Amino acid sequence: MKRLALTVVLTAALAAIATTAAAHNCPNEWKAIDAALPKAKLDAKQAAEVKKLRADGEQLHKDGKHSESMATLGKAKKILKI
Ligand SMILES: [Cu+2]
Repeated sequence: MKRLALTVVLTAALAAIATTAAAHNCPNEWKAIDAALPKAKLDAKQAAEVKKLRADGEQLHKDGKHSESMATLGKAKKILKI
């Protein structure tokens, strides 16, 4: 049973990678956000906003809405000043 679960997880991960590779550079945007967030001096409200925008951006990317994703991630980057 454990092995099956692992296979499912790996398959999903590989599918995600394949999709990502075929798409835009949205993932690079949220990677930059993830890298900058722990170091950024944000208040709780700003940090929550950045996390929300980052999550929304990832979801938009997964939905194939790459322009919206880039715009949303761009807003998060603006708050982070990156
Ligand atoms: Cu994308």
